Amino acid sequence: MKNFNDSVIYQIYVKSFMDSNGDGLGDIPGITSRLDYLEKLGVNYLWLTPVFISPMNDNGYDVADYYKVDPSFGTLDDLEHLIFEAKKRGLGIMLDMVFNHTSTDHEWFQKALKGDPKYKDYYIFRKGSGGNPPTNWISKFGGNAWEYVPEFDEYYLHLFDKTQADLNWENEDVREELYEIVNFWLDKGVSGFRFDVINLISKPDEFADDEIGDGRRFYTDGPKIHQYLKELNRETFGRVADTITVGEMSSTTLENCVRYSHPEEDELSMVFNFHHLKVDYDEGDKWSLKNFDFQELKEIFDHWQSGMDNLGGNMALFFSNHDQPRALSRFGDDKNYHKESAKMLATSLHLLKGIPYIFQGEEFGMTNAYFTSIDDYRDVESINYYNILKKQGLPEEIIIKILQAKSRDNGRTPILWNGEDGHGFTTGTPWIPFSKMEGINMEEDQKDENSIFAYYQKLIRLRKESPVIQKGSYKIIDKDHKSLFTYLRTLGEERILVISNYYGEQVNFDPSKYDLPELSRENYKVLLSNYDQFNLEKEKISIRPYESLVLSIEPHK
Ligand code: TEU
Repeated sequence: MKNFNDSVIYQIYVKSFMDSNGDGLGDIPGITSRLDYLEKLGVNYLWLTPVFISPMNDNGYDVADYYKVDPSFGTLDDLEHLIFEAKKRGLGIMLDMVFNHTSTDHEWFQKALKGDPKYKDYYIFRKGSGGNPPTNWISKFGGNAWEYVPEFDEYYLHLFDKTQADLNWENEDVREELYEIVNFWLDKGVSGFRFDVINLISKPDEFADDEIGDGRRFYTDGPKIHQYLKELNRETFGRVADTITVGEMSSTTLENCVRYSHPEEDELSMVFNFHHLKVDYDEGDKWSLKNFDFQELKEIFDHWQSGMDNLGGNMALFFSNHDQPRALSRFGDDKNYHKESAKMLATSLHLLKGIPYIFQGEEFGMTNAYFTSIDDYRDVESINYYNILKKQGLPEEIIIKILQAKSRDNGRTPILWNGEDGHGFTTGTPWIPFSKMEGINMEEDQKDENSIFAYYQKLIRLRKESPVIQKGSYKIIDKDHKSLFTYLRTLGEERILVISNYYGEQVNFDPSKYDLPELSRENYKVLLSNYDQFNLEKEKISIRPYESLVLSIEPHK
């Protein structure tokens, strides 16, 4: 299996990328109209969030027909045209496959509800006990994970919203249906797939209450998960050389991720995991306010980088996606060091070992939404938790603060292409308000020759040219430093040192403190920096607020 380490992937949240027909919703022709921009950025693949027919309770992650494009996004012709036009520019299209669950509007579920036994067995129906649901598991979007169906006096499992019913992967017919879908899209010429929460598909034999947690330990990386992924690979994309795949792995482990992504396991090309994006959860609770724990962030990166490196797994590198607040607002300083911290975060992430992802708008410094009213929010999870926190008696202003920091809508506001009305995104009313942060947009960024966009271009180019970035081993330097995340990448005699300041105060990096005798003025050169000028002293290096410095260490002559 190819490892894709020379590639960079760009995520498009279709609904918010570009609206071509003035209905306020991003669409497929909108993406096609921006392909030149994406080609200029230099990325290789475009991952599109789900574009299939859906009632959109979870913005397309509730699929009602996997074979058809939702009319709000365009037509199958539009998608085929996009695939064709993208290919012309050297860009591959990756589709998002949501196979843990379907929408309850899906024909299969509708037939199940009518009592058709074939289709009832496509889902997970169980009896309750003593008026309670079958288990006490909690849905990822809040509340119990089982929904009662009075006609059957049974409940069906939904790990997400109650309109997202979990599929029964034990049933061979279900698996075959899903493989057929993947093959259908492969035949349309797509280059790859992202598989939504794919490590949750294998449920336990027995459904039991979880006395110590929310149930996830029973179905995460479940008993038959590797068997199912191997089968999926064999029956579908394994047939087509160089298909790129990424699995979204919820609450997973290193051991499992190595197996999911090791080239010899024939499962997937790479994996997403989320441990590094929980460092601002207070005791595991997302719906709380806490500054991010920098030491923990480094420890998690180190654990995964070293582990995947040593054991041959392949990691997707990302700080942002459509389920996360914007990294720039979360780990950087989007007000005082907007450009510096945007570039620093990009450097610190892209030069790690793995395959980097850019989430739309990240390449010119889009920030959180900063909505001040619940009326601006659209996300089902945010609205559910607003109500849950309200019930718990939290004051409105605190809840809004929590949403401002944590809501998935932070990453979902429409792309700000320019500073005009509609921001070049739409001529109509956008489905969700624009970010309230003033003055940031793509055109504005590009006026500056030191734009964030130009910096991303450099990072992407650097990866393509540099075997050490693609394949080099990883080692952390000075793990306990209060504000720097520094790591060394090595491939044979080639070495690069990546130093990044995650805070707004200048600090010193003293190479003589570490086992880096080669790091002297004579034999290193600056490969990249997010500041214009630098003044490298022999003994110590000053690292300014949110500065990233990438040094190439030349071998001793
Ligand atoms: O996300 C899975 C997931 O676990 C996160 O969305 C998580 O629930 C969230 O961060 C909780 O805070 C995937 C998709 O990316 C997401 O958009 C969908 O809503 C979800 O699956 C269900 O399909």
